[in-house]
Amino acid sequence: MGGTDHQTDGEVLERTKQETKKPDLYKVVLLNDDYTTMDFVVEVLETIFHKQPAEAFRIMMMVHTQGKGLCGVYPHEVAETKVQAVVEAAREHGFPLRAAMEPE
Ligand code: TYC
Repeated sequence: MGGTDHQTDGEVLERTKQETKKPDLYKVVLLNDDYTTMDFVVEVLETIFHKQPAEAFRIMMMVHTQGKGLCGVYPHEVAETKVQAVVEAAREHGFPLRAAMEPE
């Protein structure tokens, strides 16, 4: 793991790769459907994705008109948790709202 040290007489001359790995980032997107209410999608964006009301409304309308919309970019485990939180909140309210993660 990490970089390859090129050595001469025990001396480190250079490192050819990054010392630390960047976190693997994923986009979390919301997907459109015909049954989830606009108000509920805005609420999801405010509570799960911590968006301000105007930004939440903008993203909701993006999903509604374009089919999907970006909610945030997170490390893999956080992205999975967000998707799960969306599905659970939707199920509790009887909505078919779905979210997906896409590699950055
Ligand atoms: N299309 C839904 C409606 O007209 C609203 C909606 C927006 C649903 C965004 C899902 O991710 C979504 N009630």
